[in-house]
Amino acid sequence: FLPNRHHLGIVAVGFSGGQPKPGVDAAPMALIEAGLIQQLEEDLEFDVAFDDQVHSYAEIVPAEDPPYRNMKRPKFVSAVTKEVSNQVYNHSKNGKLVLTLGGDHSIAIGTISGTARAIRERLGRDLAVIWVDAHADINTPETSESGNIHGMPVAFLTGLATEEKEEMFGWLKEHHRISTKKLVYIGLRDIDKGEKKILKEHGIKAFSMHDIDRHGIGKVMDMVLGWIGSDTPIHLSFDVDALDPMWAPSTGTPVRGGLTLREGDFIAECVAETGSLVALDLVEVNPSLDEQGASDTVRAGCSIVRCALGDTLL
Ligand code: NNH
Ligand code: MN
Ligand code: MN
Ligand code: MN
Repeated sequence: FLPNRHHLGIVAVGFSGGQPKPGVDAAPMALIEAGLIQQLEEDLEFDVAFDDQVHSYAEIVPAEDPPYRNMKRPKFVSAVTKEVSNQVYNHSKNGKLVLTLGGDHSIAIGTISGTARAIRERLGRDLAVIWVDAHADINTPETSESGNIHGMPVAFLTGLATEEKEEMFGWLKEHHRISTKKLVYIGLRDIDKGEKKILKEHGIKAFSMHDIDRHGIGKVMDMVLGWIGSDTPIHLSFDVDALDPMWAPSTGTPVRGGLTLREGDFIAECVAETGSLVALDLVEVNPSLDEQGASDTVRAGCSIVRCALGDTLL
């Protein structure tokens, strides 16, 4: 089922509407200016398909977009993620590995739904998702304390949150969704009350920072990949705030006590080693926050992407 290992589709999503802080929309350009795409082409020898633009989706900003079911900017986030879903789907259905550069984590509603649909059509297989994050991003509109949709993508993707209205994520259908049984978290350390209840009730597999301290990242990755099972297509969604703010300070909601950069790279390398990676997201880099640390954060993001795409493997 492997995508052609040397064909990579890239989608650059300059979007910040899933949370309140501006600047996360500038991350794709910062990552590209740091040389990421060039490294993937020259050092990792990928044949890259990229439309050479950072999409801002300005043409689909709705005229009015009041809160709905407690969600902030629901129509805009819905419209953008629907568009991203189609962009990712188009790369993936052609057998390309897909890299999406965010943007805030709400864009995963688009990336994962696009991959899930393409992998179903192309291979008749269900997608597994590895979600690396300080946060679980599994609030429903009703459990969310912030109303920020970047804290809800997993609820929409698993069907824990649904909505009839087409322009409010009603476009998400069964073929876009993933199973809670094929979802694994790594790096959690700031989970809301309602999210804890959801994780428990649905028996969702999660490795918190506590688990990483107890077992070490090597053992944790064995357990993560063991849970998913070999020969299963994997979508890796990497929120840079999973890393400790020491390595990635420029992000909207930094949380102390996170992964070292080396642990983050190791997670990515282990996923690369499976040979089953079909899509990768790198999100929540915000170069305008902690400007002194912006270049470190961008470098860390580039490093995670290179490792996930097979760098440093012998
Ligand atoms: N759990 C909080 C919320 O739902 C914070 C989410 N923030 C993130 N998620 N950065 O990765 O608003
Ligand atoms: Mn996140
Ligand atoms: Mn996060
Ligand atoms: Mn919190």
